[in-house]
Formats: sequence, C-alpha cells, structure tokens
Amino acid sequence: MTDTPLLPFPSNFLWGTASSAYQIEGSPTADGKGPSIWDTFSHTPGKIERQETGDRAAEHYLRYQDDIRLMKEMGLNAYRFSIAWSRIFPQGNGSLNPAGLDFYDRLIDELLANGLAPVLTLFHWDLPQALQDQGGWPNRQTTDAFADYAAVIARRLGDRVAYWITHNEPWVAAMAGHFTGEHAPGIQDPFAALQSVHHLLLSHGKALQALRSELPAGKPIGITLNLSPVHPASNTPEDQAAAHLFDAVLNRSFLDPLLYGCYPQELLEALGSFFPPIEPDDLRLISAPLDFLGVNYYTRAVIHHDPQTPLIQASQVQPIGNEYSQMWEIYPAGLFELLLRLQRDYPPLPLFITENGVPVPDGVDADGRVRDERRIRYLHQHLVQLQRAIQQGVPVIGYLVWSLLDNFEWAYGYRMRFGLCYVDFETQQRILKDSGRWFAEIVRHNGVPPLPGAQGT
Ligand code: IFM
Repeated sequence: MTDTPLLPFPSNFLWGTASSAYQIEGSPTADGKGPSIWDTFSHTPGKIERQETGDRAAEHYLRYQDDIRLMKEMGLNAYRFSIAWSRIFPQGNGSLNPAGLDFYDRLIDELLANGLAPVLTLFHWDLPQALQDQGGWPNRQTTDAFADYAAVIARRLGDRVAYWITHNEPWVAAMAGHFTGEHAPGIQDPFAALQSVHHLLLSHGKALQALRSELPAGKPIGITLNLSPVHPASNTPEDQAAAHLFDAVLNRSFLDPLLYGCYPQELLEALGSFFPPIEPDDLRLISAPLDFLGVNYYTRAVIHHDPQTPLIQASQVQPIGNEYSQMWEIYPAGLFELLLRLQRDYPPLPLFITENGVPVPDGVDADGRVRDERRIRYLHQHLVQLQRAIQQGVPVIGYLVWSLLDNFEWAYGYRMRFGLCYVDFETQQRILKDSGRWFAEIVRHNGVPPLPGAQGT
C-alpha cells in the first residue's frame, strides 16, 4: 500500500458496506411479498429516469450468498442491510408472511457464518403500499404498525443481529417523499411532509420501546440520519440567517427531538403550522436513550437567502472551485466538522458512519478491470477526516461504505453507480472495482495512508 506509517483506527472498529432492500434485492413478488410504495412509484410513468424499476435490481434476493462471499473475501466484518417490510407483512400489518422472514433469517445466518456482524435497518423507505393506502406516514396509526413490525423482527432475529437501526434518513423519507415528491409516494404537500417528520420520529420511539422489550439485554439500538454541515454562501446577515434556519430544518429537526426531546424553536416558528398535533407523551418516547447514532455523510450544504423559496426563503447554491460527483459537491472536511459538532452540541453518544460513498462514472476496461480512481480518492479523503475526528476524541465505532454493489439509485435509476463492486445489470456479473481492492487493504491494515503531501497529523 505505502511505506509511510498508516493513520490507525481503533481496534474492534467495524468496517463494512451498507445497502437497502429495494435498491438491491429484486424479486418484488417472490415468496408472498406484498407491494411497497417504491414498487408502485417506480412503475408510475415519468417518476424514474428511463422508466427503470427495482424489479431485478442486483438480484440480491437470489444471489445473497455470492455477495456475502465477496464481502468475506474483502475481509469486511460488518454488513448493513434493510428489511423489506412488505416481505414480512404483505399488507403492512395483520397477517405475517413466514417465507419473507425466512429470507432474512437465512441472510443473517450466512453473514454470521462468514464473520460479518449483521447491522439491520427496519425501514429504508419502502413502506408497504397497503399502509400508504391508509394514509402512510402522515397517518399517526402507521406508527403503531411500525412498532408491531419491529417487535416481530426482534422476536425472530434478535438473538443474531449485532446492531439495530430503526430508520434510515427519515428526513429524506419525509421531504423527498412528501414535500418535493421526487421519491415515493410522490406527494407535494407541506402538511404531509411535517406530519411525516413527526410520525417517523414517533414510530422510531415506539419501535425503540418494542425492541427494548423484545431484544436480549445490551443489544445496541440506534437510528441513522443524513447530516451535513450547513455553511452560509456569504457573510451577509441574510445568508447567515438563511443557513441557520436551513440547519434547523435539515439537521436539528431530527437531532434535537431525538437527543434533547424538543423541536428547534426556529423550525417551529417557520413550519410549526404544518405539524400534526404533538401528544403529551410523544417527545418523551422520541427521546428515549439511544445506544448509538448512525451518521450518513455525503456532502455539505451551502445556503443563501432566497425570497423565491416558499416557507423558508433559503436555498442551496453550488459553490465553485471544488470537485463534484455526479450528485454533490465533494467536501471531505465536512465529515470532520460534522463529527466534532455532534460531539460539541449533543450529549455523548457513540457514532457509527452508516453510509459514505460517491457516484462517479466508471466502467469495465478491455482487460476486465474497473479503474475507479476518483472513488478511491473520495474514500481516502473521507477516511483521513474520520481518523482525525477519532484522534480528537469523537467516539466512532465503525464506517460503512455506500455501497457494496452498484444499485437502483431511486429516481436516478441505475445511472448512478456507488458500488465497490461493479454490477452488469444485464448479466448480473459482479466485478470488484479497484476501490473494492483498495478498501480491503484499508480494512486489513486497520489504517489509512496519510494523504499525499500531508505533513503528518
Ligand atoms: O442510495 C442512497 C441511500 O438509499 C440512502 N443514502 C444515500 C444513498 C445515496 O444517494
């Protein structure tokens, strides 16, 4: 790798990859699975680029053993996946589908047999369509269905799952699903968006309670948020105020209720009229102690005052001068900044980087190799920032790359490739990219080389 001494990571650090059910599994009706809102949405004309769907995706439902073998060969020790709720309850609640549960049972046994700690996410956006038909997340009753589903999963898989995550990026589920409508269920309504924010949080609180009572003592439970540092586009008071409000909307809207038991005042002032009724016990449930916080980091947000933006008069600008991926500005220092801010502003809590990765165009060369140098550079820069934060005392327990495989990137379909492993979606052949080999070396050494030209640390 290099002769320079490596920047070390803690012993027992979790190294792995992350995925989600709809993005990789395929087999949308196998073994009694019911439809989810993503099945419906992806089959609605005009919602997904090139009308692509997750019907086949990476066929992980059929090929999970091969995929686990790949991770074992890379020397990883953790794997994050999500459960498709409608495989377990095809109608969202009521009658259980044992064959759906059996799939995850087999998956977990296979992970354990290959030395990978299962990190299970209960909800990664694929709400059963039957629950959407009853109102979805804007309907408070969905919170009870989620807690019942969590209890069933805990009873069946609780002995073997190492880390539990209730929700993945509930902010995105609420906002992209109910405000901008770019994601399923494709609603554009601020009331539905803010109702979803509160009900997703409440469902987390209820599921946490259910998990605590069903799981063996000591099983770590957390939630995963998409978080980004928010910077003002300029020093003007208007831009600074806009960035401050945007931070309340993007980051503190979930962090504060979870970790302090209250919504940010700025958020309530700007958007409070769209919230559903908050019942007396809700914030107590939402802020019950967590064992870790999952952090998904991709980029920062640069914000300016924008009178045209409804409700918050703040919108994002694309700063010039930095490198961009196919989706976002590449801003590695933001990971360090974010982790230190979480340590500074919130009660002490282990942090777990549950996603970090990059969509950059790549492809198979004539000799069969995928030379994705830009992805290697992205991961390298972010791991150096992560190691710096750990050196400064931030308690980070693991790092998971998004993603093991190229997969269905929601409204973009298959155009965005995030994998350490290339997938030919016609033949379903997998090819480990150069980044996958590079990451395997990092894991093997439990350390990352300093960046070229760095003056030590
Ligand atoms: O693919 C998504 C994932 O589902 C949630 N976090 C961000 C990833 C990249 O956009």
